[in-house]
Amino acid sequence: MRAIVSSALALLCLAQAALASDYWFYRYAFGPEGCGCNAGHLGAHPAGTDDYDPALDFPFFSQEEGYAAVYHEQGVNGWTGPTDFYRHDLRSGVPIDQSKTWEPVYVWASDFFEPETMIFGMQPHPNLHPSTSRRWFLTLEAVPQGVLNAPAVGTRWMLPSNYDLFLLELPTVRPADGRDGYRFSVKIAPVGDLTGDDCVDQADLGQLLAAYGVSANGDFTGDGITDQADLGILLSAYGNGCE
Ligand SMILES: [Ca+2]
Ligand SMILES: [Ca+2]
Repeated sequence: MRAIVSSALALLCLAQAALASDYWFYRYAFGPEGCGCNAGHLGAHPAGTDDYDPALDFPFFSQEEGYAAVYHEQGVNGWTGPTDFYRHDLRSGVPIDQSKTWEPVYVWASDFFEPETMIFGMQPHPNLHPSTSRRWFLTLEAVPQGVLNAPAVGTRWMLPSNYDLFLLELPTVRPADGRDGYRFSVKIAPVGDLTGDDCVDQADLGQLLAAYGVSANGDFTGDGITDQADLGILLSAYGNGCE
């Protein structure tokens, strides 16, 4: 047990040291490639703030097949930048016992996009990827009016923490205003949280134990195996974020 805890503490120290220069992002984009050259970035940057950073936060380009973007309105939630749909939204680092949410993220197609279904893709950046000790979650917050066969509002997906591409197929919508598209939130969870509720408790422990020795679902160290090192990290974080 002592070995478990000390290795976990060493890893947590590494994670904290990394926080000082938190620089990572998740790529996201409209389209089957998900994350080609048109991908946007949601993440943290050493010079980033949670407000508008003119050198880091950029609106999307127009005239593409479709869009995935964070909407910010000047004067709302402390946003001092221009009102726009942002392709890149980089912020300050996220302490290991805290979460951060990007929302609203809208996804919609241009009026010249013809297929009946469209793809929303997400992927950790191959080089500047978030720590494998953190889980990312995508939640569907609203479905455009009149759309049938979409996933239920409130559906939450755990995003890959390795380099895998996450692709979500949706019935195509071509609204004149992107705010009438699909609305999502994207969140990075605290270390140890596997369920996405920001609290590290028995439910997370249960998920880790179910994965112990058999899958990467409880892997925090990034070696693809769920073992005692991962258990140590969860136990060290146990209770964080819980009321
Ligand atoms: Ca949890
Ligand atoms: Ca592991």
